[in-house]
Amino acid sequence: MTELQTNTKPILLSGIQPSGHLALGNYVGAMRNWVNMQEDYFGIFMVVDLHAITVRQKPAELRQRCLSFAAQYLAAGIDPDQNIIFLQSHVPQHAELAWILNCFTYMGELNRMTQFKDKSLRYEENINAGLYAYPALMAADILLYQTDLVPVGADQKQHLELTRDIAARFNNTYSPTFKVPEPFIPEAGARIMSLQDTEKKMSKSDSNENNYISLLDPPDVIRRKIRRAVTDSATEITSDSIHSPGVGNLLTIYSVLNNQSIDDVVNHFSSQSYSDLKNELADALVAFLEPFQNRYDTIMKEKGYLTKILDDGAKRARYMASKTLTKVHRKLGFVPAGRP
Ligand code: ATP
Ligand code: LTN
Repeated sequence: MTELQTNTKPILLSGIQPSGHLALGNYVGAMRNWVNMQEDYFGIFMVVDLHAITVRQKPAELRQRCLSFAAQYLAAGIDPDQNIIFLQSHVPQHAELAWILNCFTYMGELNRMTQFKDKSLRYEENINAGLYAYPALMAADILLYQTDLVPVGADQKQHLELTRDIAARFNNTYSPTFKVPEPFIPEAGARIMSLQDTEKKMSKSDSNENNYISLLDPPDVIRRKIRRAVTDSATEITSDSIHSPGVGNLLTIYSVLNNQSIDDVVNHFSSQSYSDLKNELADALVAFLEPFQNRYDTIMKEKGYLTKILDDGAKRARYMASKTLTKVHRKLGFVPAGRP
């Protein structure tokens, strides 16, 4: 693809915060669909570092994690020749549009956001204005690129709805400016649950590492975490198992990894013990993650390759984003700036 070529495919966009360790929930709920849909869309995939600082991060770790996450996007199968991958802070238009969209977002709307409520409980010593205004930045991420589709897990549905409301509000106040994006939330695996606490979702920055499988966990760790995963007091799998939070979660992960319907998976394991399910699931995870980790190691050894992909991605993103931002300035009545 030539450097700043505009594309004709519809636009698919998504991002993940560089916090914690990229986890199985992130892959199943989001990244898997990025990879599967890249044929039909022009993909824009970000590591959203501006979002990550709503929670205090250690600078050296953040720097390493941004590169590591981008390498994991590539290792998962995102083709950098057909899509763009970049770090959000390399494209200043995100923060600029976020400010503007803050002025089109009501406090009543932000007060209803469940991620804000959850994170306020988790980080009660640092409930900062960025954490509160976060959805306007996410709306900016999406609206800057005239995005058609946003593949995310179920927990992001509320933010997507707010993004659509903000876009419609701006368009109605001025004239059509932003494309109103559609969410894409998968039917299976949109909410993978924590392995130990089956009431809450698997989360990559959980303080208990036994709650999630990191995509970079070695095989023995994967096997141990799956073996210890919470089930229930029954012992074998029946058609009801899918309704049991812990067992249902393991069956769902197995079905997604093996591309099988949940009914087929329940049939396959029917009358087998929980430990049979856990063993087969652990085997499937190791078989999936080993080649992924090998690709990751190769990419991380070639820092120049990764940096070039991120630099090219950011350059193309800045070009696309500046077109939308210029239009927004004009609609608002800002005086055009002279050329530098
Ligand atoms: P953190 O714990 O660091 O806040 P997280 O694991 O919740 O992170 P995000 O960066 O907020 O992950 O989300 C990245 C993507 O992964 C989003 O599309 C989100 O919907 C999806 N996702 C996160 N957790 C899950 C899950 N348990 N099941 C399915 N999808 C998930
Ligand atoms: N808010 C999301 C991360 C995110 C995102 C985005 C997802 C930031 N910007 C744009 C999709 C599109 C989260 O916390 N998972």
